[in-house]
Amino acid sequence: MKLIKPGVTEKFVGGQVSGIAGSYGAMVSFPTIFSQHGEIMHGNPSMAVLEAGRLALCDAGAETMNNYCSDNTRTMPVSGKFTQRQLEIYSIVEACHDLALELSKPGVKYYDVHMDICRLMTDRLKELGLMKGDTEEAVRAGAHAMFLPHGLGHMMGMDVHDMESLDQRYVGFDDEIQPSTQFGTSALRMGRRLEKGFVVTDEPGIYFIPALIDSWKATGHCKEFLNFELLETYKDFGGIRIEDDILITDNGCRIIGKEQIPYHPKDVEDYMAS
Ligand SMILES: [Mn+2]
Repeated sequence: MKLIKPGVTEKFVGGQVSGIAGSYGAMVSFPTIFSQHGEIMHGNPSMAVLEAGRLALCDAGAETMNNYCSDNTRTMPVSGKFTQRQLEIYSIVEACHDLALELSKPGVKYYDVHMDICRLMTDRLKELGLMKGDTEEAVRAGAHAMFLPHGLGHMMGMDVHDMESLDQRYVGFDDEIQPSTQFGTSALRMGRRLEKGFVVTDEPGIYFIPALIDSWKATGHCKEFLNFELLETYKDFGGIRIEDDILITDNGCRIIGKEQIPYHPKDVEDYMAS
């Protein structure tokens, strides 16, 4: 947050972040994602220069000396101040992130937490006029995946997507709950019931992906739930994600770590200015 300012390159910030991980622990958990194109999943830092008015998304993690991983995402305004339009979208992601913290506890299916987040996101995007129609029907049709094409989170441990390469079915699913084939929900990664001691990510996001907007618009996919005319005006927006690592406790969950990385918009602005 303190490195971000107009005129520096994405590579500079991304490289510094990775260097910090190396200087205190066992390096990064995965190659650092730092980009003004937050809408590109796993966007590598480029030689592009940070520009005032845009957002920068940093998704990074460090490994401790005994190789346990962290995986956090924050999205920040390059200028140090969010615009009104950025705040409107940011506050939805923030509300989704916080709802997941409220709902996650032993016995609850992470699939259900994901779906509750999708409903909240849809309600709030309807208020902005970006979505329309019945919320339940929209989510059932997968219309929200225009904005959130991935799942709420994944399991973590000594690998950042712990054991996921084995096959997500053996890790985030079980006999009770199996992966969906619907676009968006198919990238859920973690659907099974939470148990005490599980560590999962809570990482909702809202992205404006020009190619996805064009593609769904051309085929009319979910047109009864999406305002394509308004979506056109968001093609330069980028994407926002807020990600924390949570530990499932006896009756709920908590964010891992002694200190929290600021994520409420005012806290982010204050920290960047400090
Ligand atoms: Mn991440």
